[in-house]
Amino acid sequence: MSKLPKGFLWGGAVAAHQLEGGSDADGKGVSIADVMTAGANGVDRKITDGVCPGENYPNHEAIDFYHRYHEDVALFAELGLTCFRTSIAWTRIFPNGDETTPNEAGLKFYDDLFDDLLAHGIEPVVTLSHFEMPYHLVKVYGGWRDRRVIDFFTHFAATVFERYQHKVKYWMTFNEINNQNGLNKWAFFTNSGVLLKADEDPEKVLYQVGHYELVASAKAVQIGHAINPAMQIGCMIAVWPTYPASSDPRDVLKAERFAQANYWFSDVHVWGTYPNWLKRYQAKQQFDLDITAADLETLAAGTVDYIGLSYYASGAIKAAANEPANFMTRSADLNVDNPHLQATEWGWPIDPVGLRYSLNWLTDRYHLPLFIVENGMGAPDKVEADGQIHDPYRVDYLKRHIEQLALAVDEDGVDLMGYTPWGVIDLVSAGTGQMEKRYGFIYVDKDDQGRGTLDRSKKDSFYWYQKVIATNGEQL
Ligand code: P53
Repeated sequence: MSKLPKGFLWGGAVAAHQLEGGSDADGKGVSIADVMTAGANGVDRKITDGVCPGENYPNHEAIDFYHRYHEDVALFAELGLTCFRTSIAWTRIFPNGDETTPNEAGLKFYDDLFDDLLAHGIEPVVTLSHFEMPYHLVKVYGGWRDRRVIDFFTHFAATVFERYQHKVKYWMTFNEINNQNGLNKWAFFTNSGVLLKADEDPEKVLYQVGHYELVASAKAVQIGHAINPAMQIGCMIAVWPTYPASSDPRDVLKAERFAQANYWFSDVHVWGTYPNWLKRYQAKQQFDLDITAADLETLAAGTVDYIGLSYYASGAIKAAANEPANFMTRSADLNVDNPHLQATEWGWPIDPVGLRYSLNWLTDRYHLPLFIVENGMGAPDKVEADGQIHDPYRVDYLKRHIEQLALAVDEDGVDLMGYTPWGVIDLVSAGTGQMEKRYGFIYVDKDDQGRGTLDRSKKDSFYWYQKVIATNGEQL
């Protein structure tokens, strides 16, 4: 007997900009992902002012899924996927973001992709905004700083809901909307198209853009449900449980504040209202935010149907000697190595039990179905002389996480819709722009310098995951 329910969705997750390529094909506009150069392990990607000659932009070609999806979907079907999470590149539909009429060629591409998936019995799971807003909106409107972007986004959402309502049942609004809570430059850009100015208070910017995005999400939920009530529209948050470094109550409080600060986005998505601590904090700091009474009604009326989440790792935190009374906690404060855990080559601590912990915690807080829409470990792979790729580290990571999610469902009664490990096929890393930070079951012959045939081949993990799916998670 499987511990997981019948109909549990087994999939793989990607984002349009990380695999499609075809960055100017069929009328596509320039997205924020198109102006980010390749970095390396420990080396940040550069954000350039538009597309500049001589720079290496890994997302422009990516793995050329745009032209090869048919062959790739056949591999997904062989793997046995029952769902496939991708995003719609906003710039294929509205190249600049502020047009009224959509680009038909872009709409047609996703029609064909979704048809192909459905013909293989694979349910598409679609994110509306995954780090790829039109760059034009950054230049002209300052990204999500501008209230008018809410209307551009909801027009995009309405257009694709209308078009794909009979093909796509599961949607999510903003990918990892809470990433920007760390106030780092990279996340501000990828989440919100924001380039901070020297005289700006990053916290004020965070609360303003986050608010506009939450309003846009709530409107999208209402629009989607009005178009077709059968559509399930969720939010998507990065889950990174953070433990107190010790039993010192001050560390415990510090860790709790991290959770509050990290999950206020999902609080609003799910509850339709801001948590008290944050209302108080914002008022005391006198941020003077543009939050209207009509916005608050929108938030209350557009709550999500489920919670999509990514889970990669956990952190630990210690309070400083003198915390101020109104202390805040950000990801940069995750300052303690956890001696119980080992980290990946990219320094992400591997913590399978943290997944079971998080699924319980989110269930208790939100009482909604959960969907793990990203999980995995980036690692370099070696192709043997005979073409085989042995990746036991990947199998080990995923196996230990699936064991824990099965316990959460079977022992703890968590309502879990499905599991889509990140990067079912190798793709461009969001964080570093590398190809060699690989997540796939399917290898893509391309290196960090952009060299390679783009040929696909199956890793050992492909056959392992195939068996996992075939046995509904019984044979790990
Ligand atoms: P890469 C940071 C922390 C947690 C999740 O990340 C993150 C990031 C961004 O690096 O992003 C998600 O490619 C994101 C995907 C991304 C994936 O995790 O940096 O939703 O787009 O590719 C893995 O190794």
